[in-house]
Amino acid sequence: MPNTILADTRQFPRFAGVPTFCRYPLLELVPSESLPVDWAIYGVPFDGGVTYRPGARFGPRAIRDASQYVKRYSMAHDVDVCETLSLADAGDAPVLPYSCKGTSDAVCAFALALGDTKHTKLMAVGGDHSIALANIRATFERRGRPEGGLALLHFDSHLDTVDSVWGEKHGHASPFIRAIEDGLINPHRMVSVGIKGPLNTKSDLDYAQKHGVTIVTYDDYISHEGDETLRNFVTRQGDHPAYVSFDIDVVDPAFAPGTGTPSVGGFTSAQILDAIRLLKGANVVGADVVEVLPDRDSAGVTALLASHVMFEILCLDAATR
Ligand SMILES: [Mn+2]
Repeated sequence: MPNTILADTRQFPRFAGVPTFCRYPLLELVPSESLPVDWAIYGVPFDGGVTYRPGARFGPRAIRDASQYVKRYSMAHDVDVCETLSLADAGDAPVLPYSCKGTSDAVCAFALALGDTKHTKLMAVGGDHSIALANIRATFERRGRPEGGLALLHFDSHLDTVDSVWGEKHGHASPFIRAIEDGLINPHRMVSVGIKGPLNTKSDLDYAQKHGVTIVTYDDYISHEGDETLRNFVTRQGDHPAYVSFDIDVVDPAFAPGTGTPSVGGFTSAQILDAIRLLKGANVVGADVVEVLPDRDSAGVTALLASHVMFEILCLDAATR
């Protein structure tokens, strides 16, 4: 079965062929009439930045496999993403398994060159959360360095604003502190959704709180109209370019067990898909989906959910065209 076109599943079954993300064509095989692609989706098989259980380097492969069953028409948005957007799998970024910083630089250089540098948006599929920094940096550069930095719509159990771990400034607990320091993200335009405890110390909240990050804990979300807070936050951003960073551990490990730093409780699968849909209207210009650890997964449910999270993020763009 060719990956040169988005193969018709009534002709070529979903269980056949080389598994690209959601069966989108490989970037180098996209026909000229579908260029430039709107999104280049690429894997980052790297987990050198984890603080607990490794294995997310196998995430892109598992998600490609699970994503064969991602269909194209969204009932929630009444949109066919494949009719509206030109989408491609750009393969995997180069990684240096022993070096977080080296990998970040290599991934950024790879991402900067993908597709049409002015038009094509970037979605990175991890890998651990340290890889977000590279895709945020590449997105920031390709969008012409938006004034004040990108908005960030962040789903996670953890704030990921830790200054350093074991003497290292680059790791999966630190992508957003580095992105804020470098002016890539504007903390006043950053919302972290789904934060839950317990934390290491109360001071884990300090950096985000002192820098103006909006925190919507999972408890806020379900008991204090956090959905309204999120909707209003998105409305306030207007057309400002926004990046979506999605850590699968925001979901209750009962629904997404395949992850390296599981945090008990949190969103169900259904709740998280709804929460992403609330972002409709945001000017989404880049995204990542991270922290899927297939070796801890059960029946592939985590990878399957992650692949549908990718779809829902693409829908946000498709639904506003
Ligand atoms: Mn994270």
